[in-house]
Amino acid sequence: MRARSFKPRPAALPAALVLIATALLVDGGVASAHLGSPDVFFEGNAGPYPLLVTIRPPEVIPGVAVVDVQAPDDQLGLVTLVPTPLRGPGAVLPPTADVAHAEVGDPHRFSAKLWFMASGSWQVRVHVDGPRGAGDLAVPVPALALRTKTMQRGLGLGLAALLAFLVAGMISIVGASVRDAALEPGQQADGQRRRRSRVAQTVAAAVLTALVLGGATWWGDEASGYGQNVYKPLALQASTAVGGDGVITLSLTLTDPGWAKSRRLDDLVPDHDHLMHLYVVRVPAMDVVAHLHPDQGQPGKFQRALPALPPGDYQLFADIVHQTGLAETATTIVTLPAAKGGGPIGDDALGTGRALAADAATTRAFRMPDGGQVVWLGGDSADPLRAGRTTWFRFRVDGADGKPATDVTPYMGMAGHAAFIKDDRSVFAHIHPSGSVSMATLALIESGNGSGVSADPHAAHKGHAGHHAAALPPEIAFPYACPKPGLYRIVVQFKRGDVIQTAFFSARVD
Ligand SMILES: [Cu+2]
Repeated sequence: MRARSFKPRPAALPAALVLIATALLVDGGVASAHLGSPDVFFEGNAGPYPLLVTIRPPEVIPGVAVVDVQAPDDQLGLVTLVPTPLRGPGAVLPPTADVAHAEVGDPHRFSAKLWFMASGSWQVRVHVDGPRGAGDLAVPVPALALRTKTMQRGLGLGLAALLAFLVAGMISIVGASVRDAALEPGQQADGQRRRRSRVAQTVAAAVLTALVLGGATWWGDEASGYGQNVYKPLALQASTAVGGDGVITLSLTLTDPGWAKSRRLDDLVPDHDHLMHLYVVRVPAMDVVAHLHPDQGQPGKFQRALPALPPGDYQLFADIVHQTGLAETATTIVTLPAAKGGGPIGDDALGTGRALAADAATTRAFRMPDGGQVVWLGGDSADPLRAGRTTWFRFRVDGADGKPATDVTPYMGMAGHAAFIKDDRSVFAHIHPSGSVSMATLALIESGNGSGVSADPHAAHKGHAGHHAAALPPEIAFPYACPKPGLYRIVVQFKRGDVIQTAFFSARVD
């Protein structure tokens, strides 16, 4: 995706109007978060209760986040929610929690709106009470200003007309009072009074103009100050070099286009043992996908020898996590020349599927090269995918014998990794069975909140499970909501025995 700029609109409208309109601000334009998928999905246990939490962070800060808590198995009595910073003193002394309200007609769903007053790494603490006692869960959320709200054109024009009317009215009142105030009833103003009236009107016009312009300048400063806070993703530059062995080395450089001073490039922390998770996606077909783990040389500089990829254009999506808990995705396009390429190494994976455009509708099964199959369960035509609705995307891995696989093992500590990519590449999300939160961020929350509230211990242990390769169930499920309608590629990666496999699906979202 191309980074959109979120420049504040020039102060085209006089300040007075803008002030009035602030109270009436309405959504204008399409919001584009960095990589278009700002919502947080999190599956975890609050005490005995498995919960699925969806958080839609505000696009402007301060702003309101919508939090949705689903408890599929339980009738909960009480759900309370409180946002706190991820770490630091604010995490130890949370404010009073808000009570989430049960959704009408669905006793398993609760929702609430929470204010996020400042940008940064936050968490939402969920406390639940039910028939089996109480439980707590903490969900990390990045609160980032993603854009400056703009005014609707019609509203702006209406307010401009109102301002013109008020200014003209003020000038004519001043003129009339100077001309006529001291006259007896029925008496006509003489030439001198008329002249004085004109002078007074000129002065009034000058004063009002100065007021309006001064206000506009002040507002412009405020807006550009806010504009500095609007999130700007890291920029990514990619270059390739073919070595003597015919293998392409991909070099990546992350640069900071200027945003929060606290963002650094030398503070990256490993997530699933890797500083960077890089998806290399052939475009526009999205039929070849590699999931690689480049090594960092200097801060912000990464390299990887590429596996055998057909020549062409590739979109790169690079996931990194900062020490502050902020997870980011940087993206760019690179053109790969024809080259030999080594095989995938370590946790790297490479897969090939059908072109996305060839699947106009949702696909239900993917045949693996080894004769096995991955089947997408549920989500049938009776239950179509809807933009913005959190759904479990469930997949079953079958062996070549047609039976559910018995040898699924953790791949980088997870039962599976899924990438959701919209056909126009305006959306990219890397999702795990525990949701969209990076394991590195979860580890930070556990070490940093000092409150004894643990982030889901079960999810945290998934992070270590990779070290003992116990067989996992053949079903892998990912909680996600496609943020907007359209055609999506879903790339599902998992491990059977020692072999990493990649399955391709298409999803039509209404
Ligand atoms: Cu992953």
